[in-house]
Amino acid sequence: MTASTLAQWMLQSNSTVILTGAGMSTESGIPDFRSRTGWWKNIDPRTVASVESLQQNYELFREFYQMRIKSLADCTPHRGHEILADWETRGLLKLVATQNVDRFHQQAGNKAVAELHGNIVTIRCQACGKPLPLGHFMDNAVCTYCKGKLRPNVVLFGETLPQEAWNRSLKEIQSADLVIVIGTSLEVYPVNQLPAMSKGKLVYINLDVAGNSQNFDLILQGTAGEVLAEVDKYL
Ligand code: BV8
Repeated sequence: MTASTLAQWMLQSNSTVILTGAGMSTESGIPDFRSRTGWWKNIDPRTVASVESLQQNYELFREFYQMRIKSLADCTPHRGHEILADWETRGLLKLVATQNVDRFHQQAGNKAVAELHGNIVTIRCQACGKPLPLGHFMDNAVCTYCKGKLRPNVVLFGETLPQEAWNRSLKEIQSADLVIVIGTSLEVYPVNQLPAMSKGKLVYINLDVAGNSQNFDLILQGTAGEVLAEVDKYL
């Protein structure tokens, strides 16, 4: 079974949901987290991406996210993102549920996007919750309303996921005929519980397929950009 099989399933499906992870953005130049060149290979996530790090190690926390935000500025969505946007325009997919915080799906043109882990390009005060401009965070400012600590609207380890994004993704995946999981190790809870909630066909597009423990109906090993372009040929 190959890319043409997936294309056939997509054409027969009344409701297709895409679930993406960091592997969807590595071809844009953004490191993922757990592969050989990932962020967590050199940094312990608990020291920079958790509620504790925000509370107890704010300078390191802020430096990590300022660096991530800066590196994002030089990157753009790639062909794979554009194909997913085209598929939405053509009515071939219902929702992109993403763990990614780079907003590349929206930049590429997808309208129906659920950000399960928030984003790193909008900022709020940790104390009073008020939104503040990105520049304040990049300039090491404190909250103009309460002098509290500023932080990106990303879901840190130990924080709950945004209710609306979670509920929408769960609902759409539960009623989907086809769920296509792209570029994620499925190691992070609770997003890694979503694929098994689907009653429809389950497809995995990933560079590393050794580690997965979900029962996929079809596995296409390779990079997101290449595999999506291959599938797109049959649509
Ligand atoms: C919560 C910060 C509950 C944001 C992230 C012990 C056991 C089980 C669970 C836990 C545990 N201890 C704690 C937990 C819960 C914890 C968790 O799951 N920890 C795991 C790591 C053990 N989860 C949480 O804390 C979540 N919250 O559970 O709250 C709760 C309830 C009540 C009250 C309070 C709390 C919150 C989840 C945290 C989300 N934030 N990081 C940031 O800076 O980004 S998670 C982090 O991993 C990223 O955000 C990312 O979104 C996420 C998932 O990673 P992936 O996207 O899968 O990336 P990864 O590198 O892992 O994989 C990429 C894959 O792509 C690889 O397989 C690679 O081969 C492939 N690839 C690479 N390039 C390509 C490619 N494939 C195709 N093409 C390519 N070109």
